Amino acid sequence: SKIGVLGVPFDKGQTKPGVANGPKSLRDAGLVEKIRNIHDYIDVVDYGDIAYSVDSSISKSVPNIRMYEHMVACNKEVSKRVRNIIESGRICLTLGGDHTIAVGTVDGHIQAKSENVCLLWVDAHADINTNKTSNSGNPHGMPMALLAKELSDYWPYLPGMDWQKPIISVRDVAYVGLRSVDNYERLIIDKLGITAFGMEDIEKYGIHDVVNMALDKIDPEQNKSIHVSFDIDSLDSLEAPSTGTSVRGGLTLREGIHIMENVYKTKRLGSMDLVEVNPAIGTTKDVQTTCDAAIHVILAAFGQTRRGLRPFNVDDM
Ligand code: DIR
Ligand code: MN
Ligand code: MN
Ligand code: MN
Repeated sequence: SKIGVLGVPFDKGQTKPGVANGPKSLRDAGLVEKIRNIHDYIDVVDYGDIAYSVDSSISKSVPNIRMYEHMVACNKEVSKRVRNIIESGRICLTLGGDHTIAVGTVDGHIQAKSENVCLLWVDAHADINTNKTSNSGNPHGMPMALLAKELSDYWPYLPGMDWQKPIISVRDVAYVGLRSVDNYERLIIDKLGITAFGMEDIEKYGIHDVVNMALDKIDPEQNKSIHVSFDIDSLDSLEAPSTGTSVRGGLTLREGIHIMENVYKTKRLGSMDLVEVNPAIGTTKDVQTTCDAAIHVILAAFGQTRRGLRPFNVDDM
């Protein structure tokens, strides 16, 4: 299989410094080599980090979106780069940065696959605020609302975002791991009937059934390209302490790995985001724990198996 890695050192979607170093901390922990070592027939290209330039004339043109002009410019570049990587025949792995960048990754994936995409959003949070419902004004709490067709009428005109069409139907979206959902987000999820598995559903059904129920809902014919947007804060605070908005009572690393093992088995993973790793939060050991957890989740997505693999090219004994 062919994989392209893209770093997006973007931190303007929230207020805590450090999350821009997420890609660097994951690479320094050996991510790319570890993907290469999963098996012999894997082909990984690291495309480095993106750069973008902002149009400051649009800053503050939309109320209650912090650093609006950065969100616009970064996502435009991310979309273009992700699209190119997928069109070159690779699964795109995008390393954040904060979750704002998923507007660009999902957009790029949808462009490349002419809309035949479903979206699994693994997160403690729903990230489906508009600028009218957000209490924080932080764009990293808004990407789902920008992507959803059904919410396009709830936004004002967004200057500089003309390239981005609200392009995915919420029927093609499922959440896993929710446990910190704002009141208006819950209203939207219920009104639009979005498939959403919170931690209580994982208690009830177990992670294996939850992932399969989620994939059955969003990809019933098993023919879509799967986009997984994995916010590291979906994992419990003990598993991934170095992240900006950690919420206790979350997924174990085992559950995170299992989600991605199930996705790998479909052979339809088209694009994955791993976002919100912030190496400026916590001790050195916390950062190592968090990066190691993120890497385990990523490796599972690309076929690493806990059962072990027999040597390639060796006859049966
Ligand atoms: C909250 C927190 N719902 C907001 N969102 C976070 O600011 O809109 N998303 N932390 O990851
Ligand atoms: Mn998120
Ligand atoms: Mn989150
Ligand atoms: Mn380990």
